[in-house]
Amino acid sequence: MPGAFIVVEGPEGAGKTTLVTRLAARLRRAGHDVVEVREPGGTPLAEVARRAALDPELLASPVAELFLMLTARADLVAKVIRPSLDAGRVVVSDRFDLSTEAYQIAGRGLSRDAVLVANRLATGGLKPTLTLVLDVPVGVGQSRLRASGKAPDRIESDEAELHERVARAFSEARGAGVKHLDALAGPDVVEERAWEVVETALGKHWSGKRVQHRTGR
Ligand code: Z5A
Repeated sequence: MPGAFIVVEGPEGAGKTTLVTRLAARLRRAGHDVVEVREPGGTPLAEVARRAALDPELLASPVAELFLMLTARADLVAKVIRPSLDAGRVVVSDRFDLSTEAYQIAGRGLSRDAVLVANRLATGGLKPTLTLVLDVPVGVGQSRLRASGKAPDRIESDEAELHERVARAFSEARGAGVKHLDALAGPDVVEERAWEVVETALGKHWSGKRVQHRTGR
């Protein structure tokens, strides 16, 4: 039985990392074999690409930034995500390709067609089973990050307009497997709402796979 791929997306400080940790723990308690990853990162090469992309000293251009994100993604998909899904595991990822649409297309203004082609090359066409988008206004996410004491990276320190375009792209994202959650509530409430969506999505995913298996499709 192939596994399932759950992605948590949203602007900075939306609570993605918090929710990924909680969902992974809950999925494990429900008996799933879970792999947690974050993007960019998760393999030695992807972590090098992450440091290069987020280092304020290196000032990556928008195209260089795109290719660093996609280098990280290609390596993570090939070495961790695909093998885990093939082994029947549930992969929970902190960001994936919707972040590229939000930051590099909407935020940086790169060509949508070109970015989508390059992204498909990096992912080999892999699509998440479920993408949970945490909706929060930019100011709320940023003040959560300030309160947490985390030092802002190169992208987080970028102009306010970039973050407004990114947040709008996330809030307007639609498509197969994309579900929005109001993330203004506290972490316990967000977790409960997310869990309901995850249970429903996984139920549908695996019942669809069983039908495909029985009918040989
Ligand atoms: N990037 C890109 O440009 N293109 C791409 O394709 C990809 C990424 C994949 C990665 O940064 C950067 O890479 C990111 C986009 C770019 N740059 N920016 N901006 P990252 O992964 O290191 O950081 P981040 O994703 O931007 O933000 P974050 O620091 O990881 O935030 P978060 O995960 O959404 O939130 P959190 O760490 O779970 O929570 C932040 C604080 O809020 C913390 O103190 C929590 O306790 C608190 N919190 C969490 N949930 C709540 C709720 N529900 N209520 C109140 N407080 C909460």
